[in-house]
This record gives sequence, structure tokens and C-alpha cells, in this order.
Amino acid sequence: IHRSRCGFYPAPQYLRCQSLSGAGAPRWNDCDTPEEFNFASDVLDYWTQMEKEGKRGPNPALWWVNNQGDEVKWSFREMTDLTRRAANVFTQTCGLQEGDHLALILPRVPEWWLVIVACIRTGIVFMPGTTQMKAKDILYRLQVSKAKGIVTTDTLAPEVDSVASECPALKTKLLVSDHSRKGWLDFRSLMRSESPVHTCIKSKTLDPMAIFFTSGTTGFPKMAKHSHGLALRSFFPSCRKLLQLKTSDVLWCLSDTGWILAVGGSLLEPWTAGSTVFVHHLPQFDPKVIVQTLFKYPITQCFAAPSVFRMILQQNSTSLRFPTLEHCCTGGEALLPEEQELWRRQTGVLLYQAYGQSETGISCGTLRGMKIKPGSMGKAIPPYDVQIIDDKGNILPPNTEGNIGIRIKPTRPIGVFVCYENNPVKTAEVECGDFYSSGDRATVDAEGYFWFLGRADDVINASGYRIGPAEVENALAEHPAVAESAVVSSPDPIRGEVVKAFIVLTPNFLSHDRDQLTKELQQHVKSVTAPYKYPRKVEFVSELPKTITGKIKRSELRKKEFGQM
Ligand code: BCO
Repeated sequence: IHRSRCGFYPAPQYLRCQSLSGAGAPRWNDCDTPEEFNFASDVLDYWTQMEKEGKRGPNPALWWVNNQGDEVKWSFREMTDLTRRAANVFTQTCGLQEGDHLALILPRVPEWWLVIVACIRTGIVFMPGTTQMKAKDILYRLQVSKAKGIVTTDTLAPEVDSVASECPALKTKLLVSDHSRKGWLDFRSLMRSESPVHTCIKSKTLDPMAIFFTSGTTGFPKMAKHSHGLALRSFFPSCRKLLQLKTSDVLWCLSDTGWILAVGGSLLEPWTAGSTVFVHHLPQFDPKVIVQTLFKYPITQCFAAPSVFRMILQQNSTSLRFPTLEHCCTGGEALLPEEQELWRRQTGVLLYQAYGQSETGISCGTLRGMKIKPGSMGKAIPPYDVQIIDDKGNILPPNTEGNIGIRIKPTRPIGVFVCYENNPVKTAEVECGDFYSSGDRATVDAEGYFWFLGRADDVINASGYRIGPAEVENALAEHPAVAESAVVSSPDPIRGEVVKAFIVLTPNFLSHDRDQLTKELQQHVKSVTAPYKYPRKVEFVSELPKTITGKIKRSELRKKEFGQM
């Protein structure tokens, strides 16, 4: 990667903004549903036009750095140029069409942003996935989604090749690398030769835009499908109040590129406001690098999971007074009041909490400037009508524990997922009366502030990752030492919760060294599925608690972990 202003692709030629004539920013209100909306033409190309007219400052749209001193700075004008080239790569070279599914498994490299916007320009449905995935995870995703294409790097290409023959729908494999690989198209060189002239599709607001894989208690991850409305929602005045971004802001969202938080916090939200997206490559999470980066670059806002803030606070840094940081927001897992207070004392910056899911994006939040109630995740963000409901969908009074529900009838609000793709049964399961039922338990107080309590089911939220116990149990079952296992959530001071496995050993392994076996089983899980799921705690037991029908009582084990029994 060259340290040039434009990075590693040709400089843009003259661009004509197709959807706007510079007549002022498009505006939508909280409840608007325009028939057509497209983030690329309505938002990105708008800011390109503003740049051309000298109505936006000199800050880049994307500012990417790594630990080797490489840097990429792209203006909106360059983003428009490059994403049009990428759109042509997909449609002209690869023959992908509107509605096709494309798996996107990239680390934090600038191409991640190009691919997403190019998909939006062409109507190709992008499916982000974490780079921690292993061959089996990728195989499942490619098969269940019938993906026609995949974009990834050298690291994961061999994993893809090992399963590609089992994915008949997969036609296009695009490699983001400086090297070539047999059977793969070279994204970077195609980008150099493609034309920057492309006509964006006129997408209907409710046409599909993205699919996020999300874990549940049973089975494999579901495909939460979102429409272009997910991007439109970032425009709504109530949503803009969460971060109150300005064109001069530089926002760093640290979420892994596989999650909805990255799409919202690292792309849709900041670019809707015309702000700069800051990215550190950060191939391995390292709080020291985060601290150094916050000192070195003029970052004004930071968005990350609570575990990230906790890990920064754990550093024995002499100072955490970051020179330009003004606002911090966190979401993805529960945050304790004392953690919020500690962050304020150490950094001088308030830590605001938000709440959301892959199905909904951010649904509640303490908006910037709003009174913070430590430990609360704030109030409902319109157009969402968030309520605490019982199991029949009745609204419960304040201060009563129940499920977090978002009203979807008579009107499904813009931003809530369309459905679980190809899964009407699971889609119907999360509907409860007039509400989408999140599976999260909480209360709401008389002022409308929500207070998170935990999951209603067996899903584990470890440092912001949603993990289905069955995914870990299946991985453990492949090891000869495991007769059966039950995987539950267990408290942890840094990660909030971690994965704990209760394991019954097969007779041949009963005399093995337990510490050694623990390490072996952890390594085994890391090798067969995405490593973030591995059990950080392991307990060997002689039997598992079961119902009379033989179903494992995970809730009993979980309650013991949390000292509730
Ligand atoms: O801790 P260990 O070293 O034993 O294991 C770690 C990694 O070292 C290891 N690993 C990672 N990549 C690997 C690998 N091992 C083998 N091969 C690889 N390719 O596996 C373990 C991964 O666990 P981790 O990712 O939790 O660990 P890490 O690196 O300490 O990261 C900490 C966090 C806090 C950065 C990370 O947990 C994180 O990013 N959490 C936030 C997740 C998030 O963004 N959630 C939001 C989801 S969207 C949402 O909730 C809706 C809207 C708000």
C-alpha cells in the first residue's frame, strides 16, 4: 500500500453526481419511507458533490492506517470513483446481478468499504463475516445463502478452496491481495483497469441490501436480512442525535468487520453525516495500540464494545487524557455503572451506552448530551417504539422485568430486519403479538430509560459476541475426549461474560491430566470454528443436569455460574 493520498488506485476523473444537483442535503423524517433510497447515490455521491462545490472541509472520507506506517486517505470524490469501479468489477467482470448474495470476509482493509458501497450501487446483497471464521463456518454460510461470490484475503482463501466444491452456487472468488492465486480474480488489479463510469441502481427502500448472520440457542446462525432502509434510518433526525456527528468529526468504530456495528458505526452513520471514518487495521486486538492511536490521530469520537473500554482501562497508562476525543459510545454487551464512572474519571470523556442487535441496529441509546443514568442503555430511538413485553406481547408497566420488544405491527419500522432469510419458522418465532421480541430481558423506568438484565434464552454474549451454545457444543463433540457437553455463559470481570463448557469425558480420557486436556479442547474449538467462541472456562463433570425427557438444563448451570441458585 502506497502512502499516497489516493492509496493504491488511480486518481479519479471528473465525476458527475447523478442523484443530486447540489441543491442541499436530502432530508427524511423519522417516519418517512421514500419509495426509493440508495445510500451510494443519495448519500455518498451527495458528499462528493459537496466536496466539488467546496462545501465540505478538507477531511478525508476514509482515513486508514496500520502499524507499519502505511496510510490511505480517500476523499468522498475518490470513494465515488473507486466504488463505481468496484461496482463494474462485480457486474461487468464477475457477472453478478442485483439480488445476488456476496460473502464479504475481509479484515479492516480499505477494500471492505469499497465492496460494501459497490454492492449498494449494484443491488448485490452483501453478507459480512468475521475473519476468525474457519472452513466449516464459511461452508455453512456459502451453502445456506447460496452465495454467488466471495471476497476475501490470502489467509482465508485456502479455507474457501477447501469447501468450494461443496458450494455449487459459488461462481466468483475475488482475492484482495498483492499476490495472485489460482482460481481467484485479483480485485486490486481489476480495480485499476475498470472504468469509473457506472449508473447506480434505483433501489426501492425495502429492497434487500445486507444479510448478517446471527446466533441463536439452537442450530446454526440465522440470516437476518436488512433492506436499504437500514441505511435510510441513519438519516432520521432521532438517529442522528445519538452521536451528533459533524463533517469535522473523525469517528473510530472498533467493531470487527463481520458485525452490523461495523456497517453502522464505521460506514453508514459517519458518512451520512459527512464525517471522516477512521480505521486502524488492528489485525490483533491490542489495547496499547488503541491508546497510542487515540493520542496520535485527531479522533473525536470512539464507538466500541464495553470490553474494549474495559481493556483500555486495564492498561497501566500514565494518562488516558486523549487530546481530541470528545465523545464515546458503547454497545453490544452490558456495561456496569462503575465502568462508566471510571472511564469518565480517567479520560475526562463521558461514555454513553447504546443497545442493539443484528436484527435491529441500534434501538435504544443515551443520546449525546442526554442525562446519563449509569448502567442504563438509554431510551428508545424513534421510529422504534420499544416496550417491555410479556410472553404474549402485552406491554408491562415500568420497573417490571420482561422482554425487550420493538413494535412491528401495524407498521414495521424502517431499520428492523425484513426476515430471517429462507426461514419463516424462525421469523415467526421472534414475533410476539405486535412486537419483535429480542430475547433480551430488561426493565424500563418511569422516565423511559431501559435497564438490561440478560438473555431470556441460552445465547451467550461474550465481550459483545453473540454465541449460540450449540455451535460450541458441536465443535466439542468432534473431539474424542468429549462424551457430551453443555455450554453456558459465565461472568467475567473484563469480558462481561465468557463461554464456559461443562464436559463429561469419554472413558478413555478419564485419567488424563485435566489442565492439559482443557488446553487441548480449547485449542480444538479454536481450530474448528471461529476462535472467539472457544470456552475460556472448562469444568469436567460426571454428568449433566437433564429434564426427564433427557434435555440438558443449561439454565440450571448458568444460574449456578451467576450465583442465582
Ligand atoms: O484470548 P485468546 O488469545 O486466548 O484468544 C482470542 C484470540 O487470540 C484468538 N484468535 C483470534 N483470531 C484467531 C485466533 N486464534 C486462532 N486463529 C485466529 N485467526 O481467539 C480468541 C478470540 O477472542 P476475542 O476476539 O474475543 O479476543 P480479543 O482479541 O481479546 O478481542 C477482544 C475484543 C473485545 C476486541 C473482542 O472480543 C471484540 O471485538 N468484541 C466486540 C464484538 C462486537 O463488536 N460486537 C458487536 C456486535 S453487533 C451488535 O451487538 C449490535 C449493535 C450494537
